Amino acid sequence: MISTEPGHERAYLIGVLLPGTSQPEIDEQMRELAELTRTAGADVVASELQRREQVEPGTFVGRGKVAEIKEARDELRYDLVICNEDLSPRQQRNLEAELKIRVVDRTELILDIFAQHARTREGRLQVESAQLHHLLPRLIGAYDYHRQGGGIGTRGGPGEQQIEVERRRIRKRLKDLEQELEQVRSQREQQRASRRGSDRKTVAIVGYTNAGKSTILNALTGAGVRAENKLFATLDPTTRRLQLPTRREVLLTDTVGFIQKLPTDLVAAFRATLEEVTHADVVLEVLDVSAPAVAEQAATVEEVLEQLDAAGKPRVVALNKTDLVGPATLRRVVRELDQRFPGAVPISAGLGWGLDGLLSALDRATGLDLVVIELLIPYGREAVLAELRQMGGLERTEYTESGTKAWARAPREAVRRFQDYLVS
Ligand SMILES: Nc1nc2c(ncn2[C@@H]2O[C@H](COP(=O)(O)OP(=O)(O)OP(=O)(O)O)[C@@H](O)[C@H]2O)c(=O)[nH]1
Ligand SMILES: [Mg+2]
Repeated sequence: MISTEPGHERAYLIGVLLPGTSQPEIDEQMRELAELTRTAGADVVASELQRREQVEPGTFVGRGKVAEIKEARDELRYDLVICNEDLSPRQQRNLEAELKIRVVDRTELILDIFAQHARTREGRLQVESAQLHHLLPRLIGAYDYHRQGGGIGTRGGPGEQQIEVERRRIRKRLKDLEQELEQVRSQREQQRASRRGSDRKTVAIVGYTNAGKSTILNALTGAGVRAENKLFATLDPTTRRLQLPTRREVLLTDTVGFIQKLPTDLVAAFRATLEEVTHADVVLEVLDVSAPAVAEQAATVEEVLEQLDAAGKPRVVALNKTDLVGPATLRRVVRELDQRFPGAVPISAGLGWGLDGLLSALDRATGLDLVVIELLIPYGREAVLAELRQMGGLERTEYTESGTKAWARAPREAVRRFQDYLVS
């Protein structure tokens, strides 16, 4: 029995299971797609998966599936179809023509949530820019499709000339947005420059969406940021002062969360916001231990940090929501994550557990006098890399015949520990 609310849109979700993706992986993706759909304000009336060798180039799913979805229309009364993958402009157009209903892909769904949650001028500008970037090739795509003489559903659409006018209008708007965003970026850069003037270190809170980043900021600083059981509740960065046990003050910034398959348009458009992570001295990574896919979420965070050139920064890892799992699960999760993140701190931001340990870890990570060293680590000694990562941070690694070359940051007083491997 599907419970839906009157006035909510009713969504039919579809996904494809391709070789190379496992059943649990795709199940998790579909679960997340449903969560995104609900966050966007729609109800899920069906969630269908099709196993395929490859995506159907013209219609994403196969002919039979398209017919099946169409047939279910009367019974399920859905208002739109949402695909787990990103659709090519052609697939989207074809599907809409066949099903005679709006078809939305994963990126558009995420963009819709962002549009609903953007509060500040910066946030709005970035969302609009991402949306227009996503739309532009779709106009071109529609036009290409028209040229091929599309058939039912494509007649009576905007003609070539109108599309050209629309395209020019969007390009013009994108240029204006680009300029406004450049201003936002330079303002942020100035703020950062004045912060550097003070000797406070900056800490950026990062993690998968809904991991509890805002709750941590609130618990540590009383910031009063909105924390909700919704994906992408936070889009705009909030920075607060935080006093550490050694009485030093640091600046703690909460910002937008990450998600698997984060649309590249979005990462590009949110550069102003995400640069807070790129320029932070220390990264505070929050993992939700109650999420069944916590390991995959950690991998996603790692990928995005790499894109942001922040994977090598000194890092403190908080294992959050420990109140939601039993002791056995907690032990298992901690054991699994501890290999990658030695010294990770178990906490419950919601209940205020373990915050002292977290503050001490932040104290250590931000108080260090770090120097950059270059090392050559023979194969088989990878533990050294893990140690470096934890102590100060790995900037870059390169595989050579004689071992792994690594550029790392390490506390000045700890450099001696690595003297066997030092190149400079
Ligand atoms: N039980 C429990 N719930 C928590 C804990 N920390 C956060 N939550 C809940 O998890 C949900 C998400 O928390 P947020 O702090 O909004 O998460 P976020 O990482 O800022 O999420 P986005 O801004 O949406 O990316 C909220 O409903 C919180 O109340 C915790 O330690 N225990
Ligand atoms: Mg948040």
